[in-house]
Amino acid sequence: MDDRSWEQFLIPYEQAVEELKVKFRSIRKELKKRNEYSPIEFVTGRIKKISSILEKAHKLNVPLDQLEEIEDITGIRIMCQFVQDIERVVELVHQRGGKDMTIVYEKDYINNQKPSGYRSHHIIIRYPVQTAHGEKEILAEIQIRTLAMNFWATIEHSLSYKYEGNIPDDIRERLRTTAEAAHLLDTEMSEIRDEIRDAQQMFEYKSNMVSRI
Ligand code: 0O2
Repeated sequence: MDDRSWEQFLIPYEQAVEELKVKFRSIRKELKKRNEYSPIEFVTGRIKKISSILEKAHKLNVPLDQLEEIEDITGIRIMCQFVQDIERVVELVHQRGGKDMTIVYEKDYINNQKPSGYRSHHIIIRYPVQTAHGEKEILAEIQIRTLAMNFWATIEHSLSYKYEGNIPDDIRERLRTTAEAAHLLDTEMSEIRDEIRDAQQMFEYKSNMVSRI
């Protein structure tokens, strides 16, 4: 495919990223306005790089005319403060199922941690995009994780990129140790979750009062 064909192929995927970011960010905005706790801390999204799409197609034996079978060309990441928030976000996505998106399947890398140490909850969805040429349904991946899981995954992803997937054994071992540390951090934070939420609510109340003066 030449640059122009790629550009056209990616149009619905780019549109889906933008729409999904708006939709999940809106949930946070609305809950904040209602003075309710938001299980969503922040949302990011990306289109998979063309080189990564081609690598994945090669790995999964997907022919170039069937690239839409790749599930994570559109990827949305939802970050949460606490592990318990992940369940709430998963529920929110389930509630949307059959409305503006359809759930295809899920991967629970939280209860089934990957050998690398990776933890996250993934939901693969079908998402209809209204294009200039009518509706196009695409696949997208929603990754839901805590801030600690995200910190670990971001660092591990950079190292994996640097070493082209072959991270040296000693660094790999250290990454497994840090994955355990991130897991412990999540567990400890969950234990004092109510304290933290009270403190955050007090802080928000004070900030709102100051901004009204
Ligand atoms: P990018 O740059 O975001 O496109 P497999 O790799 O075969 O085990 P599969 O079937 O490709 O897994 O899908 P999976 O497990 O849902 O992984 C898709 C995405 O999840 C990855 O995309 C990463 O974003 C994230 N992910 C999965 N495993 C790991 C891991 O061990 N470490 C980190 N840091 N992220 C992971 P890409 O294509 O790797 O990256």
